[in-house]
Amino acid sequence: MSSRRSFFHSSLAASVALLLNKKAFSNPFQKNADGPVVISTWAHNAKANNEAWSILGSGGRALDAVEAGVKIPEADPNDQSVGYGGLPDRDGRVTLDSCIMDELGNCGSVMCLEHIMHAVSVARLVMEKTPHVQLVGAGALEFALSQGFKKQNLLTPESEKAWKAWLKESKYDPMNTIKNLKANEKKLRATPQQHDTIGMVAVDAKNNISGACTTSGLAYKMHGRVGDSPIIGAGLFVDNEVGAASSTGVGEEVVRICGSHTVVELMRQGLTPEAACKQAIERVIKRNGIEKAKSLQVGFIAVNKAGETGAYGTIGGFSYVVNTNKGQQIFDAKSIL
Ligand code: SD4
Repeated sequence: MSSRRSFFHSSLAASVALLLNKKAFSNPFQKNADGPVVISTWAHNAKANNEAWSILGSGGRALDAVEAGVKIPEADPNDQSVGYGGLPDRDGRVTLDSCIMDELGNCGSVMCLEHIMHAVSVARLVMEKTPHVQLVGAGALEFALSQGFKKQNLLTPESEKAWKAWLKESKYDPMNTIKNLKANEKKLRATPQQHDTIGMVAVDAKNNISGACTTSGLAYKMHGRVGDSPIIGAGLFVDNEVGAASSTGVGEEVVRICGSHTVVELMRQGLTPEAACKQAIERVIKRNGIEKAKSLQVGFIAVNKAGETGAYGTIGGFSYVVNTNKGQQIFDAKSIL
């Protein structure tokens, strides 16, 4: 009886929402007319997006696509913001943060994981094989090893060299490590080693949505520091009725506004992905004030149930990649400052 009542209530709520807001609630079970879509943070993740597309384009599941996609930068030693080759914390330890979320609201994450290249795959196993959502540090490593992952040294000679150079002044300046992307945009695209966190969200041919986010976090952070990227609701959020979002940039600022969840909730209210990202960015700027925010990079990407994509950044220089059955496109995200 009570389950019938709650079913009635939720279908009533859904019908009202449908009347009020056709776009965000466009039939959640309807096949996406334009086919699958995948969007990732940063232009240099074009390869990762193509990898995801190779699964999506042949009818595969969004969850498999985002995992395979973000594994590309995780394995790339030239990418100093993700996985193998990531810049270490101030103690010289490479610690990875990663999460994944599927169309059913299942999710898994690992935080401060050391010695394992594919943190996203460990996060997926946390989701699929444990009763938990998050595993951290030594416990996350222990779990990974129990699942057959092999320990390896993730600190490449290049990243070790950069860390040793940093040690001379030991000045923690996240924006310096994120880089002034506006000034460096051309160089960034030409020199693939200057990368940033990958967040990726996708809609598959069955119109199901999933996402993943993976990073080595901000360079030279305190040991044990965890950013937004592995936190469900901050670095990533998926709601299969509405859409999904992910973030990049100074993680503390994203956590403070529960960023990706905020973007998804704004899409639920009828905003386009771009407008929803913009409003979340406005919250970051409002909290910090314009002067401080001018040197604060935060970026969101989003996709909605209709397969529309969008992004926004605090400052210029944020870019994103979209693949659909029309091919791949790289965009400069709009920014407020
Ligand atoms: C973090 N959001 O750990 C990540 C870092 C990042 O581009 O996105 N860099 O705070």
